[in-house]
Amino acid sequence: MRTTVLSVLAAAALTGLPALADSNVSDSRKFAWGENVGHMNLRDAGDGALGVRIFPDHMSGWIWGENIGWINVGNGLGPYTNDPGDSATFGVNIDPVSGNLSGYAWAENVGWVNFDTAPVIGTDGANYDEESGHLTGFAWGENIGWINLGTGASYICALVADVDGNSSVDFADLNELLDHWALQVGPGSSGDVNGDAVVNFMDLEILLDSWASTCS
Ligand SMILES: [Ca+2]
Ligand SMILES: [Ca+2]
Repeated sequence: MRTTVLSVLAAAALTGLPALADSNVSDSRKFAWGENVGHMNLRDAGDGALGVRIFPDHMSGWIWGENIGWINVGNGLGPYTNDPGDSATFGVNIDPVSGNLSGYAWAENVGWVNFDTAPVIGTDGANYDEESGHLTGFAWGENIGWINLGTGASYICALVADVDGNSSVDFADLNELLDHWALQVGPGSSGDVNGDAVVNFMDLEILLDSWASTCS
């Protein structure tokens, strides 16, 4: 039921936007929690076709907040500059070394959500560990307060090389990548693991590095 409603809303609200890649957020670990606004679903916007996709250094797609509607984490053309003078450049970035998140998401009903929290709250800051796929820590909504991505045994999970979004990196992902070898594709689609809109050795290397990994 939840998915059906999301699909209808996605079609109605997002018609005309460029196609994004399928979400790679795990179906069993996809919820963030806002103390003031309840659950937020990172995977299921548009049956997953508009959900969040995580790349080595940025994110794309839409979160659905059950009480606050759409939250856009970036258009896929990251990493994002988040230029204070240009509100069109927003988006959530990932430091490939530390895993710390930065940048802003835009929520249509509640304004900006800041992911650059590690400098303020240290190890509780928003962080993505590419090896495990775990997304944890807290983001800050200017009008809604803390958003918990996960703490301890609770976390959101997404594997960057999980091309088809089934929570494991295996032959299906490799086949999709090889089928589009050397082609230009939509950012994050068709085996573009690093989100630069072309399928090549950089994507293959990331995929092989995480071969047989699973979200658990
Ligand atoms: Ca997969
Ligand atoms: Ca690529």
